[in-house]
Amino acid sequence: MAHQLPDLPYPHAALEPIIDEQTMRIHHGKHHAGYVSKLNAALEGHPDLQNKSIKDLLGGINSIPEEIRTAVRNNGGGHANHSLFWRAMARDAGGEPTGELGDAINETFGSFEKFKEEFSKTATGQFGSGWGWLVVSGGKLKVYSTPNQDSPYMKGDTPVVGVDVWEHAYYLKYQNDRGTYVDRWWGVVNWQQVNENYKQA
Ligand code: MN3
Repeated sequence: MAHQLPDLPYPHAALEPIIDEQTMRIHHGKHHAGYVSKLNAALEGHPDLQNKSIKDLLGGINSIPEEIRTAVRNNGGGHANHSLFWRAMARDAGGEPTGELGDAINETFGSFEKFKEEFSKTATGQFGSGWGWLVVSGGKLKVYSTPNQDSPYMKGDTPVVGVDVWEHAYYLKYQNDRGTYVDRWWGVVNWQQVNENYKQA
């Protein structure tokens, strides 16, 4: 079963005005679709790998045959990262996490505000293209960034929420102002879904 581009869980314009419709159309329909088709192309001729979940592929990235490892890293990472990203956003979202995740964030970072500050600083400060993440690592919450399309699964961690800081994610609306994009992105975070991600981690 080949990997498939998931539908967006909302219309392309749903995240306006924070994320504009045109960015969503290009980002999902061109960038994410491209990662999926290039991942499937890389896995052609490797039936043993075609049956693995994206999480298992990335978790075992170092055992992928060398001739397709970079393609799986970049395109498989891109597929996993974007699949999580779309679902972790919603219309009329934002606010603060409650429940188990809210408690864990307060325990780990001191407060939601402190967590937000660390996450925003880490995401904004990622040099070049990449992602800012909140992950579960060894049973604990951690914030870090990854370059390119590297996924937390590659380190054995489970992503809870991530923000795409590639220029294609914000350039049409925010140009080079990554900081403002990340600040405003908090207004579309779907904490209900992110809480689910945390429970499953
Ligand atoms: Mn992207």
